[in-house]
Amino acid sequence: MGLKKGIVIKSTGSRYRVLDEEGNTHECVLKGRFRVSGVRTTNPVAVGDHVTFDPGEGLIVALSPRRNYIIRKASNLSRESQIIAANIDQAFLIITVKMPATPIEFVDRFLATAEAYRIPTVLVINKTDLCGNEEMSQALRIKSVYQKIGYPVLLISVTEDEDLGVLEDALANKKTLVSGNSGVGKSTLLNRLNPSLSLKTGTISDYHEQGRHITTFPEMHPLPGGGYVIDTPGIRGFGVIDFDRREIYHFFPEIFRISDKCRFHNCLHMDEPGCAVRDAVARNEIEPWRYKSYISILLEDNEKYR
Ligand SMILES: Nc1nc2c(ncn2[C@@H]2O[C@H](COP(=O)(O)OP(=O)(O)OP(=O)(O)O)[C@@H](O)[C@H]2O)c(=O)[nH]1
Ligand SMILES: [Mg+2]
Ligand SMILES: [Zn+2]
Repeated sequence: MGLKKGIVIKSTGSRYRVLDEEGNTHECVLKGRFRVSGVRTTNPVAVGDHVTFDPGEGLIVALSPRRNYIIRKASNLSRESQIIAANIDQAFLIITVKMPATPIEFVDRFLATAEAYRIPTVLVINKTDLCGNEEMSQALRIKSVYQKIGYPVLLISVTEDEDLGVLEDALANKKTLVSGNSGVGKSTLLNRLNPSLSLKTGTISDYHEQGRHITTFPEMHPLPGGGYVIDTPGIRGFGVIDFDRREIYHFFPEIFRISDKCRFHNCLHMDEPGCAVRDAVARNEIEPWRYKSYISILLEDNEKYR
């Protein structure tokens, strides 16, 4: 049997589903000991990877070079990491202010990671139908803070909005990673965009405020209008990994923009004199919670990796 080319649409770490160029799927495993240079990962091959495989044996024999990938730590203490997806055009980070409330530091960690991997991200605030006045003003505040930095922000209700056209336009013909905490409505959204999917979704009572993971492995699905979406398990601890601590502020665009006004070119914006970043925070030109998230990543990195 000849070898074929395909794209990985599901990865459980040991088994892989590969879509060939004719649109057929194949269940595969990796051939022998598969080594990918660089990071130590629990899954050497990930959703979105282009591979060469032997359809008769169900074996992946080669992996094409990646354009990009996004990764998380396998667990808080682990040095091993998991590749969530590869070769993606953009990410949609789905967040909610209620049921469950997404911690804002999680948003900043995700955005910083996406910046580091040069993956453009759209922030999608879902479940606006559940928002009372207070929650709505919180949602609008989040929208204005992140829009000002330069991120597109959409406010939606997957279950109540009649028209999700803006969202569909943003997804068309792209490979989009759909990310966010458990219970924010990722699978519900994808089912709505492509009703033939019937992905398993949770019920509100499954989640309470904490979230129980309904989707357990990343999986890529075609969209009716062209393009793909990658449904991912709700990410809890999104560890920012492999960053040089001197570079972390590069991944906070508004901090980076102003940093050339700091007195010292190697300013970390902690307690150095003449720091333009801290001045901007004091004047509320930089949102204090963003600065706090930056410092939190900086200190964590300091402890764990140096
Ligand atoms: N009220 C309301 N409920 C929603 C909305 N979107 C999703 N839900 C509900 O939220 C719950 C969780 O949705 P899921 O789609 O399973 O969430 P998920 O993000 O895929 O969760 P994991 O797979 O665990 O990561 C379900 O009960 C949905 O019906 C919305 O816009 N409004
Ligand atoms: Mg899900
Ligand atoms: Zn500074």
